[in-house]
Amino acid sequence: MKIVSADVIVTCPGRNYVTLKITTEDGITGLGDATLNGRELSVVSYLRDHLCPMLIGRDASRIGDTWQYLYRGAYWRRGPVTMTAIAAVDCALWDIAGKAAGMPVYKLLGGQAREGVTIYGHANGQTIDELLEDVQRFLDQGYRAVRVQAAVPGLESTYGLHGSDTGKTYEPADAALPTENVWDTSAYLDFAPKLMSAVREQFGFGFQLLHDVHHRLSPLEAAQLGRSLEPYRMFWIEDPTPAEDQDSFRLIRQHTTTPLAVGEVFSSIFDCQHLITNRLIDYIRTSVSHTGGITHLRRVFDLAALYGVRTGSHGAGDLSPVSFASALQLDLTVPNFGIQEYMGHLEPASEVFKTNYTFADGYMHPGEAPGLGVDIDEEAAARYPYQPRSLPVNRLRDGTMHDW
Ligand code: GCO
Ligand code: MG
Repeated sequence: MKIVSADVIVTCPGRNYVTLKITTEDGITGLGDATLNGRELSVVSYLRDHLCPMLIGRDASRIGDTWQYLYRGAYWRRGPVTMTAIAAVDCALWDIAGKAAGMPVYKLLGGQAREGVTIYGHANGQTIDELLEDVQRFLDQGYRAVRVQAAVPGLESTYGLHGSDTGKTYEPADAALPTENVWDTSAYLDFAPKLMSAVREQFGFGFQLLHDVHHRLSPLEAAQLGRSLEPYRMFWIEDPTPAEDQDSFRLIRQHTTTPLAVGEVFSSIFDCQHLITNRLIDYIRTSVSHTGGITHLRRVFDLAALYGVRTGSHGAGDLSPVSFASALQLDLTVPNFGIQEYMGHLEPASEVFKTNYTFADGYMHPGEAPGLGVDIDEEAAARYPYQPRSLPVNRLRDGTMHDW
């Protein structure tokens, strides 16, 4: 099963996606998501200029060895660009392995450990009333878990609400230069418990409630938030504080029983190790396409299982359907599965990516198609050329740069 070509497809059906397509001598093709939101072209170059030429002639079935070859062979370790590129190769090789065996990837990973993958959707609103309507929309569809974000009164923009980062709308105005937002921690800390209280008051406790803090608080502020949300029994608060200083999570832990989820900006098991082995978090949220692919994420999940940490993979709309399908294949098999984020994709993405995953009753299933179960229509992809885009940045009221 020699690899004869490795091509990179860049497309923007609503938002930018980078896809690696590997082809073997017997004509089997495999796909891997190589999208790194706002820094897409760096991974395109990493693949086209460095990894693709190395893949030609290699045996596509040597997935683990290829991973080590690319990881150790770079000499330079880890980092989001490297690990996203390696992830794309890894997922594409799993796709090929599944297609060669005539089986969905989850069967190669040991088979399904549950009937379906519990997912959570993103509800949001400019006001609490608008948010409540959106939560209702998810509950009506059968969702068992909903992430809620609403505009913080007094702030002009709030994370998770408008623009292409919500997955709901497409804003062609998003330019290469980042939008500048203003952040006010005390307005947020005042508002967050009111928001959760409104949600629980209206809908009760019969579904899981999640919230993303998006790295904006100090550890002590995160502890205050966690404590103030305890009456609303959150499934988790996500990224309450930036995770470079990992021991700071100990402080949050000492003050609150609200569960913590971290990891969407991590790129390797080494970024997760301290938080997991010290039991400083409850859910590890690394994504399959930014953390070295199925091969590496499986190791992260196994480490997490030893310490009672459950999985909660990142599934934002800036990860392509190929990434989402890869996550579902793995989610279905791991013993310590927690939940899977599902933000969905903007409408034009369905012209480009043909998926097999299904949703029923709050659960998703990757389907029975051999491999990952996603195809790409390259003609459709060519109709949506790359558009330079940036993630927003945040400043405090006095202009100081803050975490977005
Ligand atoms: C999430 C994430 C995303 C990120 C995005 C950055 O939990 O879904 O925080 O919304 O902001 O993936 O590219
Ligand atoms: Mg997040």
